[in-house]
Amino acid sequence: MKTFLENAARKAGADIIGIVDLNLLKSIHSQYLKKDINDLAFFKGSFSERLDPESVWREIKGAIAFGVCYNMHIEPFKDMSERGIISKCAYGKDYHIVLKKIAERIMHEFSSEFPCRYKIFVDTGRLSDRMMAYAAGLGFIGKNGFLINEKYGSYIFLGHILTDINLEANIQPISSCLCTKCNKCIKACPLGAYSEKGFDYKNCISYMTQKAIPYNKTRYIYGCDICQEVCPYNETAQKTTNINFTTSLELAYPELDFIIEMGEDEFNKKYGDSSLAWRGIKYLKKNALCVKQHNNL
Ligand code: B12
Repeated sequence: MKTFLENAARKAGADIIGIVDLNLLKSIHSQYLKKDINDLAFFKGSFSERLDPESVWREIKGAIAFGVCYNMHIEPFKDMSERGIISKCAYGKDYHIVLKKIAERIMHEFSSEFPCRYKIFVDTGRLSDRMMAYAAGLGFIGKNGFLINEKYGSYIFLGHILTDINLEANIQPISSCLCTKCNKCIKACPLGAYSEKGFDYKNCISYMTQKAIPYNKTRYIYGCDICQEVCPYNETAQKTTNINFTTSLELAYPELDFIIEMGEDEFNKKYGDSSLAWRGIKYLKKNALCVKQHNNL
């Protein structure tokens, strides 16, 4: 079953896949999920519901976690003074759609061999994608909270699939955090989102750009990759082979004035397929204005 799944995943374009150990998931969930999750406007459902796979689907008997690498480096312009930065998570096509299609292909093949019903989640599920991936043995949770895979690093989008048939997990989760004492992610965050108390999303630049909250110090106009850029695990990590996650130099580092003056049609043409499109043109413009103001441009 496991080998069949791995082969189906390879053909469909998933870089990592594993069967979730649901008992392990239950035990780690309550230990690591913070109660303040309910503050996040992004989420439906109560804290207790987020701990319980059965509250998502009563008939769940098994679960699969998978990931697709989106690691792609585009060397910035020599002169970045008039430009903003778009995070890698918004390069190319919207990862929600790309990963969902990959999962559908996997499950089409899998369910023809092992008949089952299934539900696919990419970001949208109330269960934590990171913890599902961890409980499937796909990596460890770094000090920056990311699921880090030894081959692909942290630039890996995650998703999970619930099934109504039993799946034998038989995995060996990486029990400890494999981070060294480098603490580069913690030190690099300009607003100090990481502290002794853990991660505070309210000080996370990615969160701020997604809410268009005025922030400073960086040039990010959508998302933020600072805590991943400095991670040693990403230095040697494999790059993406998925053409959906590539973009141009101009779209990765757009001129701030171009964004501020851009019309709806232009936005749809340039960023309409990207994962930043859900926030719309207004957010991008507000963030570009904010970067200009803070940099006295
Ligand atoms: C809400 C959300 C956000 C919020 C809050 C982020 C946060 N850290 O909580 C905001 C808008 C800030 C955000 C930003 C980003 N996000 Co986001 N986000 C989510 C979402 C939808 C829910 C996350 C959630 O529940 N967070 C609450 C905390 C409580 O849970 P958690 O993140 O799963 O992390 C837990 C584990 O790390 C665990 N833990 C800690 N130590 C240990 C140790 C062990 C042993 C174990 C088992 C667990 C454990 O405890 C954490 C809870 O405290 C998920 C998709 C999903 N449905 O899961 C994507 C997700 C986490 N985001 C993702 C990405 C890519 C990003 C950005 C990089 C995008 C960008 N470039 O700007 C940034 C990174 C910000 C950051 N430093 O985390 C990816 C992460 C992939 C990965 N390899 O880890 C996910 C999984 C989306 C996906 N489907 O791929 N995001």
